Amino acid sequence: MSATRRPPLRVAVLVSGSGSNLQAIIDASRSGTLDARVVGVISDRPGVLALDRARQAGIPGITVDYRACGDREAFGARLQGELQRLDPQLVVLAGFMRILPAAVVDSHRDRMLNVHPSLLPLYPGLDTYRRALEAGDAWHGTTVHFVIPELDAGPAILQYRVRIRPGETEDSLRQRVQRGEHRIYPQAIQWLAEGRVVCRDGVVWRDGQRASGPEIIDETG
Ligand code: NHR
Ligand code: GAR
Repeated sequence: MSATRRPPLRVAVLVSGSGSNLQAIIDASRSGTLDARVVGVISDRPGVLALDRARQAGIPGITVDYRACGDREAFGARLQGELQRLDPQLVVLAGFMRILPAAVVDSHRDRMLNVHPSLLPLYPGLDTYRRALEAGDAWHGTTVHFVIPELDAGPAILQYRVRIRPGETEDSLRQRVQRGEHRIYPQAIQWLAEGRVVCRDGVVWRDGQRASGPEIIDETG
């Protein structure tokens, strides 16, 4: 008897910049380690590298120019329209730099992910590398979490940790943390695609168990 295969998870990716996480997701889908299909890439800024990556991969790239929209609510309404057309099962924020109106988040509740470059709940918001270095932290890292209207406060699925080294700079730290993102983001999406992870009432369930915190992966070497 042949195994039942579900169709690949339809994923929309929101970007603002270089799109290295988008690329990791595309590559994992292509190589078969991720049962997903990126059905569209939406940028709040025209002309970013992430849109070139989408085009290279034959994926529709859509710009909803934040500056041309005038305000956050008008931007949210246009974004919402584009998402409706793509009809994704999951919305993935990958280096997306605009705070989303609650209405957009709510209409994709429990079906929207972000990767944030800190060990949340430490350092929500911007400038996380500088803040971790200035605080003299021993560890930094990145978190994949479900998006809720409150910024960087949604329940976490997976974290990647790196030990801060003597002489560490923002650039060296970013490089190592981003390598980790490229591993854990496709991994977390695959868990959703397999139905191994779900979010219900603001709580993450992993393999049928209520998760007490994110799964943590440490950098090796
Ligand atoms: N929207 C909601 N409602 N909830 C979250 O958790 C969100 C979100 C939108 C984006 C990503 C987040 C990050 O990973 C994210 C999470 C942008 C800012 C920000 O201050 C902060 C956090 C994140 C993304 N943006 C400024 C703004 O006014 C603009 C900054 C800029 O353009 O450089 O939108 O860190
Ligand atoms: C990623 O490292 C992501 O964690 C961070 O921006 C980078 C985007 O890289 N996100 C934020 O800071 C959100 N505020 P990418 O465009 O190459 O994927």
